[in-house]
Amino acid sequence: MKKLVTLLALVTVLCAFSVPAFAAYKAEYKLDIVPSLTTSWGMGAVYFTDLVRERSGGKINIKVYPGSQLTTGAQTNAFMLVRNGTIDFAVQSSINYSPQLVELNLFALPFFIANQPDKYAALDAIKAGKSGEMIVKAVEDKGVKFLAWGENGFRELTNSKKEIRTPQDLEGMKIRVVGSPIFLDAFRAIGANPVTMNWSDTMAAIQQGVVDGQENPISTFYPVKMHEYHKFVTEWHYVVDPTMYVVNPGVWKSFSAEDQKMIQEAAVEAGKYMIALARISLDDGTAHKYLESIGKLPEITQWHKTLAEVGMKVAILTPEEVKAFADKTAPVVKEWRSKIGDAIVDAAEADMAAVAK
Ligand code: X2X
Repeated sequence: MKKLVTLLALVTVLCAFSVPAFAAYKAEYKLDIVPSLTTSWGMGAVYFTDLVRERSGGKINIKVYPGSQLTTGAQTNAFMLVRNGTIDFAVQSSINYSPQLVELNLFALPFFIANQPDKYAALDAIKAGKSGEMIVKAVEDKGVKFLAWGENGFRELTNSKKEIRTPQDLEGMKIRVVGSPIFLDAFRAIGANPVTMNWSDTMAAIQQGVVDGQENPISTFYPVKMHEYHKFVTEWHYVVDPTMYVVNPGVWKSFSAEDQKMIQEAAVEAGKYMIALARISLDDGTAHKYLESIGKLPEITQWHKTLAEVGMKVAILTPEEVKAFADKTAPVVKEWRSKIGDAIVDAAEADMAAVAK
């Protein structure tokens, strides 16, 4: 009997040590996104999972769950669910993380980045600079591993009622915004009547006329056929929504060093693709050239032409018109500056100034 016990113990010990260190890979990893797979956000997420599957020889299989399925619609819970491991990976918006990470409201300061001579250069300078480093640190300090930046895009206004070019035009209009306090503050400061709502409920509210307007990047509102309900677009670029590729730290640690390197590189590459998709025809041509160079030009390469074709009327605001809105929201910027932290906002201003011509 004693011999048998010893033998069993030995077998147990041997088994424990013979398990390879990284055998605990899951059959499927879940990745959370808010919109549909047909948006630049969705395409950028799928490209990441394709690259990882291919480069791991099929060993690492990540599945994209669109439409906020993994947060059961509650998109602003995404950060907590990645942190606690309910969700393995996410490509998420800075807005949806901002309720847990006040620093991310930097990108939602009204007309802060858009007012720069080149808004894309300014955004890239933040991401590459000291302020970007501070933001990534805030994300990681709160318990989520950051992999790469992506982009939802600069956010424009659409509505069903009339052309909006001045704060007076927007007066009293019911506008759907994401459930993040700075958005309520900004729209109230302009004189509108904002209501918070998850994206998964938004199209129904728009169809039923519960709200008059909403704000999102073109590449996010076009695929859900916003033009069937909203004829008017106001291009004011008032805030930007960069997305982040992230992973739960426990899941991250379960990968071999070699796989970690591959996953990180895939996220950066997919992020570059997503950023270019979000910018195509809206920047100086850089995005188009990049997508062409990697042989991945999307179906729509001229947003203004496409919006006109589906009957949308786009009001491109002049700098003076933008200033009227920025003047209204200046107190919001002032108030949120201290909430976000002067150190980060100052650093962002310095990062942007360094590339301003
Ligand atoms: O809810 C939105 O407006 C969206 C899809 O842009 C985000 O998830 C921030």
